[in-house]
Amino acid sequence: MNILVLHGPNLHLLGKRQPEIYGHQTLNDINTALDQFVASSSFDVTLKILQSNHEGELVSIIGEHIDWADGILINPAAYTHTSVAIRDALSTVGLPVIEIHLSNIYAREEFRHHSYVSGVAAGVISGFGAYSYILALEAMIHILGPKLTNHKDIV
Ligand code: CA2
Repeated sequence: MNILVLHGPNLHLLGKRQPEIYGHQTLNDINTALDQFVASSSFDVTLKILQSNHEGELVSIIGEHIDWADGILINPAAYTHTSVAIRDALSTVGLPVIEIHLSNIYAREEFRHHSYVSGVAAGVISGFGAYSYILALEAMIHILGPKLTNHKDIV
């Protein structure tokens, strides 16, 4: 089972700036935690994790993985609140999508309360810091569960 993990703009700065909002963990820490979760699970899951600061690049990446990915985890970061293009790309590939936020976007400025992505997502996880990513991965494995025929214990 292949899961694409996409980090949007400025998330490469995690742990280095604004730790009071986004925590002390770096993007590398989050990616390592995701890889470790998969390694310790009994599911045969392959992650591909990418970050981009560019809207068009995120759109291209989503489209390029239409045949590879079974599901997409995405923190669209600021593009959450602005990007019809990313919403359309996610909608077009027709895969289950889980939208992730480190912070609780509903407890922040009003402009963060609207997401263009939520309407095409299976669900949204917001407000649990780096743990939002693990919760989202668990939720995606739950969604894809019936397709996870190659359980490591079985083969
Ligand atoms: O809470 C989230 O995960 C957000 O997607 C983060 C975005 C923000 O625009 C969304 O409203 C909510 C911002 C990502 C920027 O990340 C930084 C990390 C460290 C230092 C500065 C920015």
